[in-house]
This record gives sequence, structure tokens and C-alpha cells, in this order.
Amino acid sequence: MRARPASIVEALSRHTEHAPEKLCLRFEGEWWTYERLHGRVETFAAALRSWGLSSGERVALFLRNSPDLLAAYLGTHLAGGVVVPVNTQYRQVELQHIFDDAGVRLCFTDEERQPELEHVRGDLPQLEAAVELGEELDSFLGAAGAYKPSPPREEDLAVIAYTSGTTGRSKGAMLRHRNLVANTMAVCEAWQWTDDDHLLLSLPLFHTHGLMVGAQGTFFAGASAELWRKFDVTEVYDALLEGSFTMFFGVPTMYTRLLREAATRGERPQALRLYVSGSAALSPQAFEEFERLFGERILERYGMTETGMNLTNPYEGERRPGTVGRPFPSQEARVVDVDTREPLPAGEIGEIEVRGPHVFVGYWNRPDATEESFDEDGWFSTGDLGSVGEDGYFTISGRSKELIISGGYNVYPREVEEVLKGCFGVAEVAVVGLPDEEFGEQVVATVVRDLPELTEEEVRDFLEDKLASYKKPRRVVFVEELPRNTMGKVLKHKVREGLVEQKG
Ligand code: MCA
Ligand code: AMP
Repeated sequence: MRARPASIVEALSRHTEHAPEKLCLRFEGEWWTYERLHGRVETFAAALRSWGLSSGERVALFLRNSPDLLAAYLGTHLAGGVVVPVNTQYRQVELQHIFDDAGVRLCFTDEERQPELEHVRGDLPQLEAAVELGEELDSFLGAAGAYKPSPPREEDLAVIAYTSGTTGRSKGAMLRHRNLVANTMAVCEAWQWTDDDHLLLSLPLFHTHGLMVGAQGTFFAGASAELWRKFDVTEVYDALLEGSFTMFFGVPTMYTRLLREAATRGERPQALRLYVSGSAALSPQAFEEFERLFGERILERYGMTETGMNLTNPYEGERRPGTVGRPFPSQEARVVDVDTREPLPAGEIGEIEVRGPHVFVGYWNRPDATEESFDEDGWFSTGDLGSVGEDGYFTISGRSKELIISGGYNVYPREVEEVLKGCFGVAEVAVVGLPDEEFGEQVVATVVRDLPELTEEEVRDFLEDKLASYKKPRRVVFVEELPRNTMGKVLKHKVREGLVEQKG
């Protein structure tokens, strides 16, 4: 038996050798066999090398979903490079920080995003090229010389994935090929993913959920996926009715929308092999409603950019609403006391820690943050609060980190606060998350003005091109002062309570 592949691109090569004509991706009516995708991956690798990319150098993907995003991803790996996936909604402040911090040399982008990048290009001396899909990409790939790629080694760095940071600046989580392979293997094993599977993939490919679970799992299992530019509930519902899929992965907001859509439709899709939810908490009500309307129990799992997937409800066995199940194969998880860091008995709430081959190696350029996140035995602190039952099922009950999750996207209040502080007339600001029916949570800013005539509209105008739109406060509320403790620290729970009361 051959050893396990050292990288996802090696897994793709093996499936290509074995079944070149097999469907790998379908995208907007086009068929991508394994051979076709693999050929494109090799072309990207050769072109990157001809351009002058050296091993370990960073390539950013600031692109909407397409097969070329995936070919660029794996092609960068085959060329020995490190991929930096970038959220397509990011604006100047976020782009400037990520490109600068990661020292990105080359970026693949598209027509819609190129102008945003151009705004900050002058301040990014390390960024030598931004190649736009279309003619620019064609000529870039056309210049590829001969290159005999050798697949990356397990220990090589594969990805720097930026996760919103508690300090206001996002941090780059460094993942090696072995982390990606360990994660993908664990997912495929736990969910019994085989080459017969056909996934409906409408998640964005710049995040772990879409890229490292949806796409990587497909390549690793030798399966196929229908890739969508984005999630559109009516079209997804129609596609599910059409009946060729075996799996669908989504964030809870997608399930909420599917439930709403189902309420307006007479027809119900046939059962799939597997529906998976993650990235934010799925409410037990949505779980039950889904089972009633779609006849299936959603499998909820829990992950993080730094670790990939950590905990999962069972494929066979009880999928329990409100819980995220047990550790994936070859992984460990535990709950510790937030102060003493000692493991807690079953049922007690503490911080969830994880350990295993899937866990990242540290934060790029941030040894301090890396050190803070791991203990001497290699346990990684997730910042999520929860408990574990006698039967080993974990329940997530809150967060020790200050994080808002809106529709599966993370928003760190501090990052929004830092930007808002730059707005003329804003004296103090506190950003909090309030419950939201559609997105789970919504971002709200509470502002103390030193310019009494400052309006909500002016604050919005100020934010216009500075932050991704999902991070922008849905409401800006002006107050006389922020509640603080005796040390002067803003009491966020009081801010939240005040806003809820005001709304009620
Ligand atoms: C879009 N908008 C949002 C969100 N998404 N506002 C708040 N929260 C959101 N999540 C805003 C847009 O900025 C825009 O505002 C308006 O809504 C319409 O934009 P549109 O693109 O049409 O939105 P949509 O297509 O309806 O998007 C909703 C969505 C999307 C499909 C649920 O948010 C999505 O794909 N979420 C998935 C995120 C994800 O993959 N997370 C995984 C992270 P305006 O009009 O003002 O511009 S990985 C992770 O968390 C770990 C590892 C894990 O466990 O998986
Ligand atoms: P990210 O930084 O985008 O990787 O987001 C990771 C965070 O999403 C985790 O630390 C959790 O707070 C949250 N998360 C992911 N899956 C779940 C889930 N099933 N239930 C609750 N929270 C989740």
C-alpha cells in the first residue's frame, strides 16, 4: 500500500493517474475532470516558477469562487509557495494589513476586486504583481516555461490563513501540508466521504469551511463537487430538488434560509447522504425544523481556522441538537478551568482545548501570540467555552474571546472599534454583538461623540471603504457615556444589556 499523500495536491495527482476522466468539479455548466484540473494546476505551478516564485514565498488569492481559484491554490503548492486566502469582501484597511504582514509577492485577483487592491498597492512594496483573471491570467499562464514540479513535503508551510485578531489586527495562522492532510483525512473518515460523493459547494473558498473541508475533502476522496459562485437560496433549493447531490455543507444562516424557502415551496428535495452545519451554532429549533421539513438530521461539527475541524457529531449514531459531538479520529479535545487550566469534570463549563496533527504551527510573525495559545503539552486554547458530557459529547456555550459571528463570518469588535476611533467626532466606542434572526448575531456600535452634530450617516460614510461590509455596524447608537468598571474598563455586557432594553 502506498503511504498517505504528503499534500492535497499529491492526492489530486494520484486520483488523476488512477481515473483521469472522472468528474472533479462542475462549474457554471462546465465539466472539469481530474485530468483537466490537474493540468491547470501544473500550468499554474510552472507559470509561477517561470515568473520567479521561490519556495516558501507567499501568493494571495483575492478571488471569487471558480475552478481557477482552486487551480491557483494547488498550483501554488506545487510550485512550493504558500497561499494566503483573502476574503473577497475585504477593503483597504484589511488588505493593507494582510498583504503587508504576510509579505505577499504575487496576488491572483479578479476584475471586481482589482480596484480595491489598487488603492493600497502603492503602500505594498513587496507586492510585485497582481494578476487578474481573464486576459492577464492567460498571458501569465502562457509564459510558463518547462517545470518539473515535485510535490511539497509534509513539513512545508502550505497556507497562512488570516483570522480576525483580539488585538484588532488579524493574525496569520500557519498551516503545514501535514496539518491540511491530517484534517482532511479525519473529515473523510468520520463522514465516510467516498469517490461516489457529489457535493453542492456554495460556501466561499477563502475560508476553512469551503476550501479546507469542501474542496480539499473532494480532492482527497477522489469525489466530485458542483462549485457555485455563491449561495443563492432559491437556486440551491432547486438544485437540491434536482437530486444529483449526496452532500451539502453550510453555515446556520444558509439552513435558516433553506427552511424559509421550504415554507414557500410545495416540493421537498429527496434525502441526501449528508447535510453538515458549522462555523457558528445551529439552533436546536433549526435542527428540528430541518428534520421535519427535509427528513434529515443535520450533522453539526465545530472548527477553527487554526485547527480545521475539531469536533463532530457522529455519521452513524446519535446526532444531538445543540452539541458538536466528539473529537475527529486521531484528535483530542478537553475542557479546562479558565484560570487554573486544569481539566474539568464532565458537565462543568470551561475553555475547550484541542490537540493533534491537525493543529496549526503558530501565528506568522507573532511568537508572542503563538506562545500564549499553546501550553507546554501542546494543547491549543480555542477561546471557546463549553462542557463535555459523560458520553463524550461537547457542547459550546459561549466564548472567552470577544468575537461576534455573523452569518458564519467572524468579526472582532476590537478591529471595528480601532477603525471607528479614527472617525472625526467619535470620542469613545464600544462594539458588541446582538442576537439576529438571520445572521445569528449582528454588529452594533455604541458611540460617545465629542462632536454633538455627528450623525449615524456620517459614521457609515466614514466606514464605507475601510472595512468588509459584514463587519460594518448594522446600527450606530449614540450615548452620553460608556458603562465602565472601577478600573475604567468598558463593561461590554452592560453595553449589550442597554441596547437590548432600548430595542425592547
Ligand atoms: C453578507 N452580508 C452579511 C453577511 N453576508 N452581513 C452580515 N453577516 C454576513 N455573514 C451582507 C453583505 O455585506 C451585503 O451588505 C448584504 O449582506 C448582501 O450581500 P450578499 O453577498 O448578497 O449576502 P449573501 O449572499 O446573502 O450572504 C449570506 C451568506 C454569506 C451566504 C450566509 O454570509 C456566507 O456565505 N457566509 C458563509 C461564511 C463562511 O463560509 N464562514 C466559514 C468561516 P451590503 O449590501 O451592506 O454591502 S470558517 C469557520 O468559521 C470555521 C473554520 C468553521 O468551523 O467552519
Ligand atoms: P474562524 O476564526 O473563522 O475559524 O471561526 C472559528 C470559530 O467559529 C470558533 O472558534 C467558534 O467560536 C465558532 N464555531 C465554529 N463552529 C461552531 C459551531 N458548530 N458552534 C458554535 N461555534 C462554532
